[in-house]
Amino acid sequence: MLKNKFKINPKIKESIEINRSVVALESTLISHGLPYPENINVAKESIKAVEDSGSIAATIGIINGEIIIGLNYNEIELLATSKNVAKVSLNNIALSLFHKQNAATTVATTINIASKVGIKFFATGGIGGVHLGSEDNNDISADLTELSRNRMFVISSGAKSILDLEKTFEKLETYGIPRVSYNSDYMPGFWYDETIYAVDQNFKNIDDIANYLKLVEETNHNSSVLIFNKVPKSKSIEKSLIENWINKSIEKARNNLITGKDLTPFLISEINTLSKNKTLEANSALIVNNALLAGKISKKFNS
Ligand code: PSU
Ligand code: MN
Repeated sequence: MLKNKFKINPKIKESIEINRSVVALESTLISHGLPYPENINVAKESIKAVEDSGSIAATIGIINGEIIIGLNYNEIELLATSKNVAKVSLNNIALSLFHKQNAATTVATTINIASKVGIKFFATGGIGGVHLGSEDNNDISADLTELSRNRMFVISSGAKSILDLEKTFEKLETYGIPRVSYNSDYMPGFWYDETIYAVDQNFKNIDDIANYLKLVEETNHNSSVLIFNKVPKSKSIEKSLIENWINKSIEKARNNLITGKDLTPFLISEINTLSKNKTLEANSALIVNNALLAGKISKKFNS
């Protein structure tokens, strides 16, 4: 059903058909993750990074109730500037089409859509996961469930620092999602470069990652593979500083009764303010860096 609703850019469609490397990019980080005008710049730089590596970028989002695979710059600008862009996950995507909304796709939805059309690689900033206090609020991102049921090779800087990273890391293992990295022994902490959670494999070069992913395909592994890429060193922030900002912003969210899908964007934006945009700079840099790595791995994988 959903398939009929896909509008694929012809260049992307052809690339998928002839097995040229295509990298999917999401749109929630444009509409809800980053402020204007950084959001537009990051979206454009990510596309450029993918293209510089010799791959094709496919930014995914919803315009006027239609799922677009390969948003053009005008559409990206619309999602970056318009006030009423919905954040869609699997629970509300069809509703968003029903209401002919302009909407942004999360990691969960982007993976779901991209895998249906045969895209194999996806780059983002930080995945969603188990929120702090999940014992009480039960807030666990649908990103984890979608990672567990769609095979996609996902390049990220780990899960967002605002989450319970220990629980998130464990949940990934429960779901059978390989947690490998490029040049790091531990899962990165999104805005900071290293957590204490040891990855399943630290790959030192792109050839090895590409060869490993071919084996994943051959074994017909059903879930996604997470390939971690830490934030560029010059933008990495000290963990102790971040923890303080996180605690303050979580308390503010609690006082303002911010929950559900509004929570992650609220916390990110609060912490950008508290950090005097240090976290925003880190976030922007790591997203583009992940797009570049995804482009390179995907290129190698298809060569
Ligand atoms: N990466 C970023 N910034 C973001 C996101 C990822 O650098 O804002 C988005 C992704 O779309 C992810 C979402 O799916 O945050 C997680 O939202 P939630 O915690 O409500 O599932
Ligand atoms: Mn949630």
